[in-house]
Amino acid sequence: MTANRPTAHRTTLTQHLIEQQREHNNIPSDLRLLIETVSHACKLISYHVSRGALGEVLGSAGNENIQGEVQQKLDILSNNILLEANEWGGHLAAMASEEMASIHQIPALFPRGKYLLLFDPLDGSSNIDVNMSIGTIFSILRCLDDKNPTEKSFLQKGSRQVVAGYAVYGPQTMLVLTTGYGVNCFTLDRDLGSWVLTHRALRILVDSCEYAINAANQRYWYEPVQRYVNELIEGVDGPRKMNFNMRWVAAMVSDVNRILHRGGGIFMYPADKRTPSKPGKLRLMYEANPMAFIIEQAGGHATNGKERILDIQPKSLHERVAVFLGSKNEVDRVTQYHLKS
Ligand code: AFP
Repeated sequence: MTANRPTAHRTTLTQHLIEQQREHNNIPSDLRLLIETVSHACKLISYHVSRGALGEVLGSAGNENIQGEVQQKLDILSNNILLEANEWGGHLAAMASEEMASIHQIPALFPRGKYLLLFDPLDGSSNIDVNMSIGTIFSILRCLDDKNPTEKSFLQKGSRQVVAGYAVYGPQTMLVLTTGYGVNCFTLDRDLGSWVLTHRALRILVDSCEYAINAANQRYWYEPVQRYVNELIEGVDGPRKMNFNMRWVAAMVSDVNRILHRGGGIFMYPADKRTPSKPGKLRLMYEANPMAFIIEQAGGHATNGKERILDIQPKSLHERVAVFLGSKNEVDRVTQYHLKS
């Protein structure tokens, strides 16, 4: 398996976006401004994350979000940083966040634009206090009714995204971005405060030998996932005739980032028997959809076990979905096990 190697030439995010606009005419200036303000917000979030205990932003904020999850102080700070960075620019009709029950309208004193921004401001919150990598995931849609955007304006299939990206706050701070023409990765140069293009055109191989799933939930998995994972564990002694390795970071953004930079792998968060009415843990609009767009742009596949994630018609802003994404042949195999069950 060949890892995606860093590129030698130093191109900034701004230069890259202008070059994409010249080549594909898909990044008008208001969209470029939106991408750059989101990337600036991620720099600020990275600063606070890296401060840890020195910044007095660790620990719980003592309340719950719409998902019923205890909010960490950094969850709320990251959410506010993204709201404040993006509401003045005139490029957005509205925003939506994992941390907010309803959509965020652009204040009347600012002009409105024609895009919708959705985000999980800090994915992997359970990693914050133990210094493990976390990240920010974002998705950009066009607003079809920008005069009076409502929650319904956001309920578009993932295939309608114009931009998807994430920042991962790990040993390096990286920004991974697709605008529909491949996947590129920028590393934050903290001395210059610039995002520098370090990995161009990331690709995922169709086959892989590494999988990611929370194995503690094994007894709750439905049969197709039991069969698929058992075959991986049986390795050379089983029907797959090869050995597999497992990784689990408990932050989707980090597991996806590993798959992209390793050039392959599969990430799974399936539905399970604990709550049959719940289709999965992860959220469709601001976790699964942006990651599925990125994975497909790198040559991978992304399904909910039955259908392509980007084809799912959302019914509500915070709806959840099962996720199987990564190397094409592995995702297709586990999806076929579901379809045949
Ligand atoms: P938190 O943001 O609540 O830590 O959840 C992270 C996440 O949504 C996703 O990023 C991980 O892949 C998954 O949940 C981890 O779930 P487990 O805690 O069950 O491992």
